Amino acid sequence: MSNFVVVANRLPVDLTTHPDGTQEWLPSPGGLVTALSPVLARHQGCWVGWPGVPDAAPEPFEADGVLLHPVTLTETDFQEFYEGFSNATLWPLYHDLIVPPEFHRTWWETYRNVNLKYAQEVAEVASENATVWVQDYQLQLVPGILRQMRPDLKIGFFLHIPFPSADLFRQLPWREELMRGLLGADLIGFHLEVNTENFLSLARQVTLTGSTIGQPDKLQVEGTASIRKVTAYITAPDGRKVGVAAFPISIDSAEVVAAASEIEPIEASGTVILGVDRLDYTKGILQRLLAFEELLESGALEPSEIMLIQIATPSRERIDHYRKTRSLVEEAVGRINGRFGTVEHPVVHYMHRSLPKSELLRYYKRADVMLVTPYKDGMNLVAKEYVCCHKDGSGALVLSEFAGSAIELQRAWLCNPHDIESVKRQLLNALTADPEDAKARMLELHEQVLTCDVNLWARSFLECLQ
Ligand code: ADQ
Repeated sequence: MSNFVVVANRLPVDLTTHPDGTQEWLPSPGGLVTALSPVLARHQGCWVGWPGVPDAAPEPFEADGVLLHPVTLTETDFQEFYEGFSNATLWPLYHDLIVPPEFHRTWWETYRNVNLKYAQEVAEVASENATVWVQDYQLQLVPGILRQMRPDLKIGFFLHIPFPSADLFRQLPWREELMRGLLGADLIGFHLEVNTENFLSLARQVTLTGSTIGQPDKLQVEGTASIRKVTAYITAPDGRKVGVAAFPISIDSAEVVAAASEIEPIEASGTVILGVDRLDYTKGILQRLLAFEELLESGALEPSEIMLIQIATPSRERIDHYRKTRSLVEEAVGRINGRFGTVEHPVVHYMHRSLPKSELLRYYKRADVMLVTPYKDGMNLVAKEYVCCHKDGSGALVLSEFAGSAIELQRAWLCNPHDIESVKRQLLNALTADPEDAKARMLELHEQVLTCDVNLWARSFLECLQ
């Protein structure tokens, strides 16, 4: 039994097949594990999640000192809960309809059943009065289910993606159930104040029918959105007060700075522009390629002196819009190289794969300009990782105003990815900036990310929850 339970869609492990055919679960370290490891270690903590392979049912096991409790998902669960409701309904809806969300009743049923599975597993491993921290949009019903099963628990919920405006959320046929699920928590955290405001404004509008207090009832909302402290509360249907606040996530900055100081940048001649993303339609990869192409076409950039490196992690590859995005990106890469590349110097270097973190840092370190142009992004950790690799003030960050990180990284070259001229202008500004001004900007960004790291994020959330 554990006093502190983290529950997330995925366990922080990957099933790795060795050359001799044997298989092993290996830790896949991410920011969240790094941030939570000390808390997990201090409180006999454990992590509940799906190991990433359908129908796999390994016994609980330890990875990097963290006890992992697997939840088994069937192939149908994977298709309808993960690819379907989570990533083809909620993901596009919460990212302001960059593509149209699909509403299917069967997906919803599976989402509900799978959330129940996660909640059951947590209920079994959490000790009396334990603290449970539920992560992200795949598990929005878990707080509500868990509250009914285990009223003794302290339950926190954090959403890693944006929370949309009430008007968009209200499109969901299952909006009431989701709202009720979230209100099972004691504390609901978002990245930004604007997400919190959206949620509070929704709470003022929805009516929960058949609630435990009998009447169809309006929720009571007090206070306003704030960062890292709770000044807003919603009274849940059972009379509990649920705190709502913003906790901007970050990275393990000191560790990234230390790792970056020990590696050599990749070797490349000329000016290097870099993009690093999951291959997702929200990330604006195509738009940045088109901006680059137009600058080459107009002669503003000289093809023999510049290169754009795009590293794109394969993601959600069976979902239609992801396939379309990939083929549009790859078509653009081919076209731009066809038009402007030479045998010695392709202008776009495109990698469709995941790289080890240490390798990624070598690219960050070398890049003269980092191009981060999502149409919408909860936070965007790539921008923060890049900034950490430039403690000497070198480099420049071009960042979409629609990335959550733009709120903290105001000294980046902010652009509107929906306006290609704005991307082009800020890319040129970043490339031609006065060196003193560029350095001052980067040093300020670096300081910001170093001060507000992932430990501050985890600590402030958990302190508020207590
Ligand atoms: P993501 O949408 O995945 O996260 P992001 O925050 O940028 O976006 O995190 C991506 C992570 O993957 C980074 O740590 C990056 O280094 C890594 N990565 C990307 N491409 C890679 C590659 N080719 N090889 C290796 N590593 C790669 C969601 C939300 C974000 C929010 C985070 C955390 O969509 O808005 O910031 O969760 O809350």
